[in-house]
Amino acid sequence: PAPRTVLLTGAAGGLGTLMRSLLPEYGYTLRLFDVRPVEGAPDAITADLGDREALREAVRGVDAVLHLAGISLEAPFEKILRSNIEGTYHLYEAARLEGVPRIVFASSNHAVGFTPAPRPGEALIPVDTPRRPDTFYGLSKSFGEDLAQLYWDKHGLETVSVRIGSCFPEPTSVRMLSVWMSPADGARLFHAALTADGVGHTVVHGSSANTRLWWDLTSARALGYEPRDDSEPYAAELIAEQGELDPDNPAHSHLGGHFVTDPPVWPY
Ligand code: NAI
Ligand code: 15L
Repeated sequence: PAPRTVLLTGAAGGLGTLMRSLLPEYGYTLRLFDVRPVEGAPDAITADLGDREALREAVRGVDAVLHLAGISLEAPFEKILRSNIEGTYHLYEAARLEGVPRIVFASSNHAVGFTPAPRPGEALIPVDTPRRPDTFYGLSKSFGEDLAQLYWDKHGLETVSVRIGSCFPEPTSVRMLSVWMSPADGARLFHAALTADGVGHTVVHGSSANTRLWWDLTSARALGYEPRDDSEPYAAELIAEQGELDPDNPAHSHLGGHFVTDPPVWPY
């Protein structure tokens, strides 16, 4: 049966806020979880991913979890360790102990950010491209994908790991033209990931059907995802403002964009 009650972690964040408004149209009842209060949602659970008891209670009785909570940009390793690595582990343990059958995990392009972006005419990046994290942040997403594989192989807990490109209302850079996922397509993809049969652990790329797409959407489409949007209408204005991508600039020529060249975030 299709999942009905879904725990949305990271509900106070940018993507969580978008999905709070879009996913109920698909018939879901959302239970909300975030370390920050969720505006306009007095029933939301305000707790940290480090709080095992709160997590056990939060996942009890849900049909699936959409796991968006975590640090969403590069940060000192200790912080990434607590929220993204340990926090995701605590979520998987809670789900296993409470018998939750499926998690949809917000992975990121930054798990493979050091992958060279295809030039026009070159093959799209396949979903089984080797992991090449571009930051501690990307490394934590790579860990999350491996954790998901372990919990499928060992415990039969299913996951769809969605390597999200850039999910914002509009693309704001020339790079984003290639990896943008409109919020409406994001909801379509999460819905497909929540409902498709027999996913085991499946990794998918999360983008709209962009004219300038860099990565292959085959495994996402196999879940039933049919993207309807394309960043191309934004292209002329962004390129006029920012110029074309420079293939000799590493911040332009890799999937992860400026994450590849940003200096590490110090200190702890
Ligand atoms: P965001 O930073 O706006 O939201 C993340 C939310 O997680 C925040 O509300 C924060 O309070 C919560 N959070 C952080 N640490 C927590 C903890 N220890 N316990 C409980 N809650 C905690 O990020 P955004 O853009 O909404 O992204 C959501 C997820 O999707 C993140 O995991 C991010 O890494 C991933 N992602 C997002 C992309 C995007 O384009 N928006 C691209 C790729 C991945
Ligand atoms: C991400 O993983 C971040 O969470 C998001 O804020 C954007 O930076 C996105 O990747 C991107 O690569 O554009």
